[in-house]
Amino acid sequence: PLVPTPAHRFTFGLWTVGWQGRDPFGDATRPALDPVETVQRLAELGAYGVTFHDDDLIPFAAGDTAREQAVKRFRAALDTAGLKVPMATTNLFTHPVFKDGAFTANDRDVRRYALRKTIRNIDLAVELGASVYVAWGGREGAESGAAKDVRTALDRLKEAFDLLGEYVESQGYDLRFAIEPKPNEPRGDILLPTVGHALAFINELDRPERVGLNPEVGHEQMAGLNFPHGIAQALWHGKLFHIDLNGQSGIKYDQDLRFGAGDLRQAFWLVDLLESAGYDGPRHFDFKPPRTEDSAGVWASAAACMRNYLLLAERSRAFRADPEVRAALAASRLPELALPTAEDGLAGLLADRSAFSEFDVEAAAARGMAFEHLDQLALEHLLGAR
Ligand code: GLT
Ligand code: MN
Ligand code: MN
Ligand code: MN
Repeated sequence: PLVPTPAHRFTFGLWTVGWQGRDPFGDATRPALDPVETVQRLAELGAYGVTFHDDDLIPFAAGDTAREQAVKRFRAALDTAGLKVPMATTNLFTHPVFKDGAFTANDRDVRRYALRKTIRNIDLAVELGASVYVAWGGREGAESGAAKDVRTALDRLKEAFDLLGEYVESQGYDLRFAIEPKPNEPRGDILLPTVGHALAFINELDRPERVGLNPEVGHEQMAGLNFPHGIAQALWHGKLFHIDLNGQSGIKYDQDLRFGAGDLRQAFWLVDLLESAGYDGPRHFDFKPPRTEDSAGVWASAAACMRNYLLLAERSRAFRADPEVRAALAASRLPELALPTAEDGLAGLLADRSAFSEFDVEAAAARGMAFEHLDQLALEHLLGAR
């Protein structure tokens, strides 16, 4: 059960293992990786699929012939390896033209170009079988106050998603969008900084049913938020269309560590949630093998993402199956949370003297919740002590 197979639906972005280690302070430490080699290696490791930005596959300035050539080679590699492409996305952040953003750039012609670049890659995504299209607005934001009129920028962002939704429908594509929130980096502040902001934004769109979320572990944690709680709410709204799994140690720059590194306890509760909630989308890793690693280290770290997920899933199953845990959950009154508060309705609630005038507030206040024992059991399962 600890050996990854396509049935586990593990996927990786071309840009993850392909990251050359360029950061704001240092040059690349690794050579470029051919997407064809990535496909082969990922298949050998047991992955289900691979995802891409347009520019990961086809160099930004490529002409039509080079473009067709790149797509042909990639498709052949996918067919040989049996790998799927469940998701694709657009690079709207690397080229200097996007320095002030894409869909919300103050320059109107940049916004129009960004939409056309996205539409071109949507066609390719669908051709390759993708059913989810991710939108990470990394440069949709600002460093200073007057530079961006946020309410107007949100009008433009809505306009972009409405146009993209109209395009997808006009083509009859079976494609949904997944917005990826991030609080900052590379911009000082980014629009739709958290899961909550994005959920509220989606409700204002012309086709809210076509748009959901692609939350990333590290991005919520950069804002000090509880990632499993954010995912639980996204699931509750029916909006978890995709997920970016990685690791992060608290509030600092975007680390993109391999899954399981960083906040291990949140990783445990996340896997416990995904596995029990019936999330059936890809388990997509968006990580960066640290620039200390050579090519062997890159593939070791990719394999570790999947192994850590499977180890955590095994720990979660053991936790849920433990009779002592079940008793502890009951002692903490989790089954009671599942009962409606007033199945007798408002009239019943108002007529119930035991709910208020005869309620023993002091006795209720004195009851312990027994959460510490429950959490210690979880920790012991996580540590392999049970
Ligand atoms: C970029 C970003 C990721 C996004 C990718 C999708 S690209 O690496 O840091 O979090 O998921 O555009
Ligand atoms: Mn990240
Ligand atoms: Mn990243
Ligand atoms: Mn991501």
